[in-house]
Amino acid sequence: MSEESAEKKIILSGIQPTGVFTLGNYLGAVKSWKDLQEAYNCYYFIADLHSLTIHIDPVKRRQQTRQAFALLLACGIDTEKSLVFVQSHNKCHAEMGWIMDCCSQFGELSRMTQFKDKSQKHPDNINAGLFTYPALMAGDILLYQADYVPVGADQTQHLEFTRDVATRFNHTYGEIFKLPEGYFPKAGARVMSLQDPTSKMSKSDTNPKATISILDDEKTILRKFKSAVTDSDAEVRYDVENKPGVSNLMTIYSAITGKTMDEITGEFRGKGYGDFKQTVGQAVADELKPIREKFDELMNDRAFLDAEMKKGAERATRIASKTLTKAKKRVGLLLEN
Ligand code: ATP
Ligand code: LTN
Repeated sequence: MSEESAEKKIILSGIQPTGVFTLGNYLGAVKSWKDLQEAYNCYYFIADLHSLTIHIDPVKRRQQTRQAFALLLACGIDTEKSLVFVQSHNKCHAEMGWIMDCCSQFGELSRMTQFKDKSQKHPDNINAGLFTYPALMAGDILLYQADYVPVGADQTQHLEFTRDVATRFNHTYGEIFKLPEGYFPKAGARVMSLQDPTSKMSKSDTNPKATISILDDEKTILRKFKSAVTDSDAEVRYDVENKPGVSNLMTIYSAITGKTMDEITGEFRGKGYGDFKQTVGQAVADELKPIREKFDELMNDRAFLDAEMKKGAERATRIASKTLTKAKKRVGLLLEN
């Protein structure tokens, strides 16, 4: 792995190991992460510390973390080009997280919509970590002096928060943090549930018919698309308001084939939804097949995965500890010799 090319900007993003990635995670995030690898220095990590804010069986959490790491590689993130690591393997995150906690105000954390949503979803586990989640995330980003952070719309408030905390720190203790910007790839698609196309497809959805897991096989994918909710007028036309189901399938098809909405409408003019769903399902199955095969291969080579994780952890620690040391100095922590 080459060290940083100084002239390239830094991209950083993370994904929680809360389940197998969905087609939404893939088309909305990970697929474009792959495409960014040539033009940027890319750092991608599995946000296992963030996942502690949700109760998951410990054995399952470990499995899902390993799986998520393998999934990133299977989706085309190349460890020769990008830095890929598990968040908790780099201790700087926890340390910087605490410094960021102490720069965050109760009022601003109280306004975070993710905190409000997740507290409603899990009323029996409104833990302090869920509340300070954005501070840990700010630390993740600032440690690496990231220029751009590709995230979905649900995370833009956290990014704004990161910029606010960084500005406050720089103002109080002196300029050390670069202010990151959001990165919204042109091709990034927002994929909706196949059963309720007005809500987003999500890893944690309990209805398996609503989501496509990127490890689903062809038969399962075709079956799920066959039962996807559409409407009764049998016209393939992009109209999110009146035809959310069909528009969602068009978004998916467009994200995979690169075809425009007009081209897709033309392709299916005079044909029924049956043909349309079959074609979209087949395109998805063809796209995901090599990922599934690569994933199986990687999961069978534990030594390779462990070695890649170790390499990633070492390099991440090397980069992040430089910023962490600066921050510790600035806030007045006595550095050990
Ligand atoms: P959970 O169900 O655990 O909340 P999630 O499926 O919503 O998880 P995250 O781990 O929060 O996924 O998000 C990982 C990345 O995938 C983020 O950048 C997020 O914006 C993106 N993403 C998640 N769901 C979708 C979707 N349906 N369409 C497009 N992008 C998505
Ligand atoms: N909160 C993000 C995951 C995440 C992240 C980050 C993304 C944790 N730390 C730093 C970008 C940068 C999520 O739930 N998608």
